[in-house]
Amino acid sequence: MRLRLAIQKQGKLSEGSVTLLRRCGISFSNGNGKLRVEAENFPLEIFFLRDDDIPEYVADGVADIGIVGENILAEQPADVERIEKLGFGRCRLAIAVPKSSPINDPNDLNGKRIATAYPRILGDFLALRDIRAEIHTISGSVEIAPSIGLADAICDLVSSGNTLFSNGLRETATILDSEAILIANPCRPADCQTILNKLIFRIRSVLSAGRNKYILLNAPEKTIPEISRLLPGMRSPTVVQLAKPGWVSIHSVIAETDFWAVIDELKAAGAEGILVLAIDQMIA
Ligand code: PRT
Ligand code: ZN
Repeated sequence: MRLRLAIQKQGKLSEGSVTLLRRCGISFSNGNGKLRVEAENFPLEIFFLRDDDIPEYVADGVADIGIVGENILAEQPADVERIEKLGFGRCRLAIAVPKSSPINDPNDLNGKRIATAYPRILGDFLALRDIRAEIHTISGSVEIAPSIGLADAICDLVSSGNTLFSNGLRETATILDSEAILIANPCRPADCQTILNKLIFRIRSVLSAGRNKYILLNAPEKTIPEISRLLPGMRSPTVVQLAKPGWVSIHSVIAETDFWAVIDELKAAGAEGILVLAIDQMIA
């Protein structure tokens, strides 16, 4: 029995998907343009597909689980269960207009033409606000639609914003935030679920490691209570005696987002020689 996972063959989600699996300790070869491979050390079979096809393959049970952008799921709803957001492939679906356009707000889109590959999400967005615009569905190179006179605005995925900028466009509204997500067929047999649970456990350890840092510092012994308050860690920090009398080394784990907020307080409390290291896996 192998769990069948569908990932994008080539594109913006492929590298992130492969890297996540490898960081979960799963080895497989993904060369030679293969369509499917069996993992060497985990009961997983990987299918390499076009991203748009993944929700349907999972809903139909051709694959048990898949990795896909939330934008695809929102545009083509399928009977799949959303299991876990994966923290990569982040982008937003945004409305953009030529720099010199008088359109500044979604309400200015009344009576305008908007080119997009996401007619459903855009249609819902406009309907909710009672905005009547003409949607032109095109599948690629949406960003050139205004310059060739096809549309007054576009609705497209944006990550860095470079594509909009180099096409003389500016964003006026975000209509959806998206990232890669793990989805599953809702009726999974029990043995399938057992393997999926193992995979989810590994994925969560990797994601949680990515959000945290390992921190080590030296400090006078008398500062242990104050520094432990600032760095509570998973249970409490580890305190190791230094060779220099009266000094200790304190080790802990801290959320990356909290680190810069406590650094000044740590220094004020007497911490020095602070090292911050990446964590590979974090098992709570
Ligand atoms: O062949 P296949 O159908 O599998 O691939 P595709 O060409 O349809 O999809 P692909 O690889 O472009 O995107 C796959 C998924 O990656 C999307 O469904 C999103 O969930 C996610 N993603 C993340 C993005 C981007 N970031 C992104 N920037 N998808 C597309 N883009 C486009 C964007 O529309 C723009 O045209 O990349 C271009 C560059 O973006 P900037 O803002 O960084 O310049
Ligand atoms: Zn696609």
